[in-house]
Amino acid sequence: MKQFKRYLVTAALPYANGPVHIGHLAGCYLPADIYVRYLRSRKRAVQFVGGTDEHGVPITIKAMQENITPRDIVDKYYALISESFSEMGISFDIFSRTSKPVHHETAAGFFKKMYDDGLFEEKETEQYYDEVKQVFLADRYIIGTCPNCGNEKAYGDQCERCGSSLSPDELINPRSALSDAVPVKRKTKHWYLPLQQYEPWLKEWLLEGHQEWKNNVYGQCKSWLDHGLQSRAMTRDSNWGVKVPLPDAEGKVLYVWFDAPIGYISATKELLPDSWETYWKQDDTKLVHFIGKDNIVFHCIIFPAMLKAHGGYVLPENVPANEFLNIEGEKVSTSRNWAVWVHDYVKDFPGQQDVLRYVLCANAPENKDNDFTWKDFQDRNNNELVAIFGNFINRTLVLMHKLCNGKVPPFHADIADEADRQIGLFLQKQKEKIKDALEHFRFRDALGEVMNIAREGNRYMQEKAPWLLAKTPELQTQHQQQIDNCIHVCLQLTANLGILINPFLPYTAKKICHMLKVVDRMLEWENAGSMKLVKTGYSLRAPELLFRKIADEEIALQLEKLRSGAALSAPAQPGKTPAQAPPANAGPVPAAKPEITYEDFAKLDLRAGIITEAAKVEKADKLLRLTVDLGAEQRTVVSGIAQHYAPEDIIGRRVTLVANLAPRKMRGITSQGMILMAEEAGSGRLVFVGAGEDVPPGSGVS
Ligand code: B3M
Ligand code: ZN
Repeated sequence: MKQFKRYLVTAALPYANGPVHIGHLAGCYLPADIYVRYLRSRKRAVQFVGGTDEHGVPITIKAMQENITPRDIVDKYYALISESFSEMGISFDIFSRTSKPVHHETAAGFFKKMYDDGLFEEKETEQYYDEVKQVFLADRYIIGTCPNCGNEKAYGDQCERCGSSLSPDELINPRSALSDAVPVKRKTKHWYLPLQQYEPWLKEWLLEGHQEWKNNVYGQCKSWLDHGLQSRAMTRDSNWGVKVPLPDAEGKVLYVWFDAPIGYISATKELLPDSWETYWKQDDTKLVHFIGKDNIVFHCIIFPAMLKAHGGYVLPENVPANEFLNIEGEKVSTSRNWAVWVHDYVKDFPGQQDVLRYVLCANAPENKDNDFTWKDFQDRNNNELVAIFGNFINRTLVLMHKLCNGKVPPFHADIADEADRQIGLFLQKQKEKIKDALEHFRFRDALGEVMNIAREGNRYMQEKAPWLLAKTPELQTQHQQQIDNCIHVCLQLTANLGILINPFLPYTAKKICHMLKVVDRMLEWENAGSMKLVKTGYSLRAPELLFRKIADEEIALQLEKLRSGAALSAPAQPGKTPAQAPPANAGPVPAAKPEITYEDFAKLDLRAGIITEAAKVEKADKLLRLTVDLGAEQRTVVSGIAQHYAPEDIIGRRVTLVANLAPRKMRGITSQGMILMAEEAGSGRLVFVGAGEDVPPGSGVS
């Protein structure tokens, strides 16, 4: 195992063209912050850098829509975004901006070195030009009729109605979004990075060298590399951005995805003018990029290729990208205003940042898209934070004040029992588990294990029932010693909970320190696991509630806000330029089927299963014969997936089986059910629809 001396943690630079929503938080800012807070508590050298991405088409489009300058747009949203993050306790060491001079110099210098080393291809191509506005039209500035579905407002890169990805040349009747003029083709020169040249190196570095990366990240990179890379333009025709530092490059700027990741370097420079190079250029730095899944290719393929090409920089050690967080069952859409905005949340739930942090981490889309619902938010607050975590700490402190005169009672080792001893051991085991999960970016698991300590604390206290012991004055001395031991143990657990919850819920950890009258230094990681954190005889403050119940009305209000906001919002607007999509993605989505009733749906007996055997069916090139383990029984299923999966690759796959489908004979084999598969729009690739990792075979799915 490589030993690292310092950590450089980055979180994606959000475009300064709109506020941030809770999907952004869940996707990368919260996990990055948890990781960084954990590292700091271990006294590791760590810098957490971020900032806003202030260039590119997303900014210029927004400026055009609001009829103000790009500068006005980025100033407005930089202020809003950075405030949202600081309100939520996202503890950047620096939150910079790519419009700053230090970034322009750094990005231009980076490009110039690559240019001088002869690493770019210069190419002249024809692109659409608006003669009225006298500008070249980026993909999103061209509107026309979609060749696939006839939508007359398709963009030059994508049709938002049918989802297919397009190039400007495919549009029928193209028009300029700026002037509505019919665009003409004009020659323009750009500098391309021949990514294909870096393919062998990328395969070795990433596919062979980083098999420990998360499956969702590794899989996406592999798919890009398997499809082959192409030269990609690293410059654009625009007046907004980092100017191309060459003499004959008037009106040309760096492509936003060239300059944005260099923003991490510039921000570090700004933060540490004298020592930034230690972080970026010494190979005992662990560089970790936290991002959402739509940014994977840029951080795992293009930016590393740039770093490698330029030379002298460390490469990312890991890129733990998350999937997306949906809201109430639907994809977040900023244009439809289907989102929960962070600045709204902090206004509506003042002082309750930790509740949102808790819910977003407990339900983080770490391996697949997940859903945020306000009901789940309420349930997790009321049933977990209030009823388990808060309740344990509150009971401990209330009982200490009531039964132990407001002072930390002594621990009488001579009467300690097995339960008292076990709990210390349990705590140490939990600390190890939490550490391991955090080191491997499994933040949900880590948080779950912290909660298990609070659960165990409640169980322990319930078993000891000090309030009952206090009711028998005749046995007072003996019982008081047992009460002392119980409260002593629970207070030590409380202090430990403060340390271990700190990376996740920093505001709560601070409150715990306040109640225990200890300084924040107690929160250092090395203190966790000790049962000697609060000193006997020490008098503590009166307890304050850590969490309050959230009422049904508050939730109803939020749902109302979400629905009416979405209804009021403007029609779809161009957002950001999507990544050059890998071939196996984006295409017409199937038409909706007629509505059914719940009763129709409830007739289906869906079960979680595991494929235990698979073989080709003779003389049927589309069919596989599978054995599916449903726990109590094994089913034989004939499935038409032979052209998508080799039998040996799917043993052990988790699947969802329609278990009450009438048996059907195919090629002489009776098929006892059907496996659910998703057909990827566009490519037609079939993907298993599993029932999740944790359910035993036979579990019902509904
Ligand atoms: N601004 C895309 C996005 O906000 C882009 C990220 C840049 S990270 C260097 O999703
Ligand atoms: Zn279309």
